[in-house]
Amino acid sequence: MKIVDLRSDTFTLPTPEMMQAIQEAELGDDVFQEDPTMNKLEKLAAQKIGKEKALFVTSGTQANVVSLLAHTERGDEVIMEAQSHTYLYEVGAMAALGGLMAHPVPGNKGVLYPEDVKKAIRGDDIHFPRTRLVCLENTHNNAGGIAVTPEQIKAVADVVKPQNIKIHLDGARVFNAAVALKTDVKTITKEFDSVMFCLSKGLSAPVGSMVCGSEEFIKRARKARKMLGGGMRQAGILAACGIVAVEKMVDRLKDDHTNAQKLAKGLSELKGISIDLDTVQTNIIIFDVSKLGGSHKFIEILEKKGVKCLARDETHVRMVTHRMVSSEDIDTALERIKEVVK
Ligand code: TLP
Repeated sequence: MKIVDLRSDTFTLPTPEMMQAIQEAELGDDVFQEDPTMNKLEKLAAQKIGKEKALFVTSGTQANVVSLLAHTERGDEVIMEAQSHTYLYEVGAMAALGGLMAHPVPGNKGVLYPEDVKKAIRGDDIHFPRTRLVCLENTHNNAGGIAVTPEQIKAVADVVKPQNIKIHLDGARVFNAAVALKTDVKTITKEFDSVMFCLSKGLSAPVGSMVCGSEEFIKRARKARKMLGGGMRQAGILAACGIVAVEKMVDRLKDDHTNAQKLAKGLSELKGISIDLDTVQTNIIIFDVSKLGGSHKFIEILEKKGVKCLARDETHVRMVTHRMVSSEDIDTALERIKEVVK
């Protein structure tokens, strides 16, 4: 039985071209910034995102924590959407490692209202911490892969920037957002002081994320990465895959989005499943199975039938489409889901 694995786009394996690139990569010691392949990837990422410099880090979590450390001082406050990955799923790194206080603000389907951000910014009062940074997420994972538009971003940036507060993007899947919005990724990243994106999700590289920003910011981020033990040596073997990811794997993300649409439509026709089709804009699908006995039971039975997925919470299931799942696999998955629903 072929397993259809919809747990995450992190399950994508490197492509044959990436394996070939590893073999041919020119290498050096990247802590000394002497790995030519890494230098090439960092230059390429900075260009794509539209920032001065970029830095390769081990993971999306490390990308966010390094960015937060580079922007802040201990005791600062960071405003972030209440369902964001950085707030919920990064092991409290910002507090544990940065001495930072999170100020979660609920958004509407992952999108922050500028008025709410304005209210959350601390004034000049001896009792208050300093608001130093606002973080956005695009696509928004927990909101079902919503692509936040450049207009929505600008509305928030317009209240943040005049206050001398920095703005960071968790763009783990920012290329999915660009593909869905049919725009150059730079129109999405323009307003941000720093942007991170993942090479190891839909873009299929085996390891790594990129942090992008000004030369000054990247210098601080590089130091923070070293402090966290993330200084790597012949990291060009990873960068070689990253170059293929950035140059060759972006355009095909539209196939993942098409498959997500097909899967979401199929799910919406099943009794007992409730899904907001408006939120299915990229490769993430979140749906409610409370009428079918909750997410854990649903996932357990479905896995026995050869479809893997994850629970978002007690009542919601998350499925993610990616390169290793074909359109035929979606048909197979839907057949198996139908049996479970029955
Ligand atoms: N997300 C993973 C899991 O951690 C849930 C996934 O399967 O979606 N920002 C966003 C928006 C993310 O979705 C993730 C990973 C990260 C940051 C962290 O990246 P990694 O897993 O590389 O540390």
